[in-house]
Amino acid sequence: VIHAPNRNYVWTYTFVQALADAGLRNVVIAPGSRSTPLTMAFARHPDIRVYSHIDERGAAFMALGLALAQDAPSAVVCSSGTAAANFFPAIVEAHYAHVPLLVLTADRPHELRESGANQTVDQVKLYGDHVLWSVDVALPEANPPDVALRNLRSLAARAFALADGMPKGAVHLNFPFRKPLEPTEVAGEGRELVWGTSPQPLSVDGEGLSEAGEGTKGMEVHGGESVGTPFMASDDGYRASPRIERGTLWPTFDQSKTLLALLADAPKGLIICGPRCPATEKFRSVVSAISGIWYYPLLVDPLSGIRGLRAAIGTYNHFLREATDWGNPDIVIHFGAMPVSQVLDDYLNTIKPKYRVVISDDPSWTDANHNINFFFQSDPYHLGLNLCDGVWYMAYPGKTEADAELSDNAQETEPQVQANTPTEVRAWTTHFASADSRVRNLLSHNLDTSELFDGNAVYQAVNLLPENARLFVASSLAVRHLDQFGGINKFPVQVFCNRGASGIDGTISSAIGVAATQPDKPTVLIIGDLAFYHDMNALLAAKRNGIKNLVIVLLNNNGGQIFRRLPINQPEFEPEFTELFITPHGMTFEHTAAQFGFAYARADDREGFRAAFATALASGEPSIVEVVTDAEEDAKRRKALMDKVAEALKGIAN
Ligand SMILES: Cc1ncc(C[n+]2csc(CCOP(=O)(O)OP(=O)(O)O)c2C)c(N)n1
Ligand SMILES: [Mg+2]
Repeated sequence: VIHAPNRNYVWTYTFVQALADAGLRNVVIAPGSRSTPLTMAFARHPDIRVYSHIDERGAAFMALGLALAQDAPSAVVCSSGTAAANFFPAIVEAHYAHVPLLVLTADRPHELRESGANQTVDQVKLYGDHVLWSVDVALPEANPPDVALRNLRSLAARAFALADGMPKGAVHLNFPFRKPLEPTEVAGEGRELVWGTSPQPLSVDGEGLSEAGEGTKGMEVHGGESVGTPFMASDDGYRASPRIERGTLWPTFDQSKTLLALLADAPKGLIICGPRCPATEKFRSVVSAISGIWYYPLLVDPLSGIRGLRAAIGTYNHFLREATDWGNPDIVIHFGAMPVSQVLDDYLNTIKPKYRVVISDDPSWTDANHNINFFFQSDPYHLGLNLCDGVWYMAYPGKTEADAELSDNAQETEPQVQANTPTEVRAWTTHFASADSRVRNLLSHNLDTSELFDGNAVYQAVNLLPENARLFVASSLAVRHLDQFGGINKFPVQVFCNRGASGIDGTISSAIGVAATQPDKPTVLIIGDLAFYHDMNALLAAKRNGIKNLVIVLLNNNGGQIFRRLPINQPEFEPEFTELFITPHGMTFEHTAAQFGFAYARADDREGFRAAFATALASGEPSIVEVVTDAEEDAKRRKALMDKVAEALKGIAN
């Protein structure tokens, strides 16, 4: 029980408790006065971790990182005025990358709006269509009717569930407060409120429900929570906050049958796993089972979380241009978002499969070329599982739906269609497999012996990652290097990137959010110098929040060198090209590291980088390993390597 000393705290204690009941565990708070009732409520709640970030732009990106890494909503709080506007970039990213984010802005009461009052801007629906829901919350009142408090609780539960819904995204709640904003006693307004988790969790007995969780057909509890999750209860055990249970979008029998018919009509296939595929073991195993059973090559994006699986091919950037005479697949099956690789995109635009299939539970479109002709809106894991089970079903076509046993273990499925696979199909799949193994060997041999360049540093970093590490990559060249040179790691690594809108903003903050979720294991951020500079002030948030296990690999090529790849890179467009696109700064960042309490090492060659990176990883201290390169030299070394690989691949189709 907690004592709420005035109306503002009756409001925020009720609301924050309901968020905790819904499952919220992390909040990032930016400093400010109008938000005091929210800040104090979060700070005092025993079950919610509070992080602090001074810059609202970074604060929202840090909350986004927390949500990404936990695959659960996190919240961010700010004061009124431009503070709220600074949340916008992260909200846009959350919207396009489907990251669950609760955006809580404090506001002036209605009489101060549009009145000339200080630090007062129009915050109602400030973020437009980039949020899933925006609510101007009622002004706290003294002695509110019970329904007003029940409304606050349902508001919290609904906001949390909607952010974590289908699709996931940001939800905005705007809270007006009148003074006093501090938790000071106001006569006649105080109340006792239940606070913290209930000592007696709800228990439900009965078939299915008590076992609810992974694999319980039709009764999967979202997030794998048990029904007995602690919650706020009054003395009589009544759960005051509504609990919202979202189901899984279970594939229908017809969906499974239709998809199975497509596969049965498609001897040659290709599976694409784009960014943000479901980050579960089960999904990985079902995708590799489909690939194995149907002999379909499995091409996986660096942000899919699937690279490193034995069946997964991550080297396609190097060989797809040579694949023009490999023929056409009959089907392409796509999971996850649009892949990073332009080479893959070009390839997919060139081939002419009969069926182009997207499988996703959320309805967002992931086909920028508008090529697809089948969209299966269903949970990808379960539809995939039905496919594997369907192989069994095909073998016994007389069976009915009721007879079709849907096993929950994809690996048990017998790959029956393999027995009589035609040679043409074998050839198709073998092209991919042998190109992949050729590229793997060529790349690792060359990268382990060549001079350091930016892409090589990314390769080395990925290969030195321990299995418990997580990786965050910045937009621009960092993610492309990972795509090209990070395809040969030995085990799956969880990789994050702000790829929803591909901004170079908020990257350090997002990585700090990821790192905060696993303090004892390393998080590695690979970032370019402009993206680093853009969010440099976030380094203080690492220190102030006690984030230790964070290693930043800073690829300093003196500007935005991705622009060299554009047609604007011509002598005739100088000096504008260099001054206004590349924007060189001539800085290195050892003083920055010192100012923010990061260990610092600079690496100039391959072995130096490996040693510095390994030392930083082992230290468990926040560290920056700066790789200073010359962009022209980088481009030359990268091209020399790519040419070598392409040369060695010539004729591989024959
Ligand atoms: C917020 C934002 N502003 C501008 C851009 C456009 N942009 C894309 S890449 C890039 C340069 C990034 O430079 P750096 O981080 O050093 O990476 P490099 O290109 O050198 O690998 C810029 C400015 C963007 N994506 N996001
Ligand atoms: Mg750069």
